[in-house]
Amino acid sequence: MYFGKVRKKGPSDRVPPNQNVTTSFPVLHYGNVPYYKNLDNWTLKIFGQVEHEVILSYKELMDLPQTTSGNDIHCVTGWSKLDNVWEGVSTQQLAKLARPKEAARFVILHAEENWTTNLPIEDFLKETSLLAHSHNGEALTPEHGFPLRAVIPHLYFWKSAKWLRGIEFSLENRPGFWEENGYHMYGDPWKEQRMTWD
Ligand SMILES: Nc1nc2c(c(=O)[nH]1)N[C@H]1C(S)=C(S)[C@@H](COP(=O)(O)O)O[C@H]1N2
Ligand SMILES: [Mo]
Repeated sequence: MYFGKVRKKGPSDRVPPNQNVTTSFPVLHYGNVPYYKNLDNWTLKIFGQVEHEVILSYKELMDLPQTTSGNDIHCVTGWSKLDNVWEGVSTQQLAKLARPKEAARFVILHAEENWTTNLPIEDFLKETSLLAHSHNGEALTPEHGFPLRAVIPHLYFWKSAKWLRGIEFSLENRPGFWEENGYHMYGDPWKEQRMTWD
């Protein structure tokens, strides 16, 4: 006897349960899209439980070794987009600069307008996680996170903060914006961890 949830089968093993593939690129967020006149005052701060706090200018970020990564993304509202190609800097590369302390267990991503999201340090540092400045060969548009967004493809896409400005290594897990509003603390699309109680 099966007592679990009844789940529709996805169109392929690349699509998590109850997701629909779209070829468009929906825009989804809470709050306002920042439009930067220039990036002179833009910085990315890596702080918290780190050996070296780091504040990178946009140029310093772009001068770091670059990486290209292909993946599928899955939004909690039910759309999935396959075969994205992102270019940017790997999260492991950034960790080399700041050197998270051994006690660090979680990462809080800080975006413009104080929007945040949280995830375990292992997930942030996974080899497939990166901070991207371009998608499918083009610079990110303002709506999709220009100049820099996180891409954490193995979790629901709300963990992939757009307009990223800070990376905080933390001893404890703290719910971010959507997590405080009922979304799951972890968000594994394959387990359908959509809401807190899933
Ligand atoms: N700063 C910020 N990042 C965010 C969000 C947000 O509200 N603010 N929404 C998340 C959600 S729910 C999704 S599905 C993706 C959407 O990214 P896209 O608009 O590029 O498709 O961004 C994520 N990153
Ligand atoms: Mo989402």
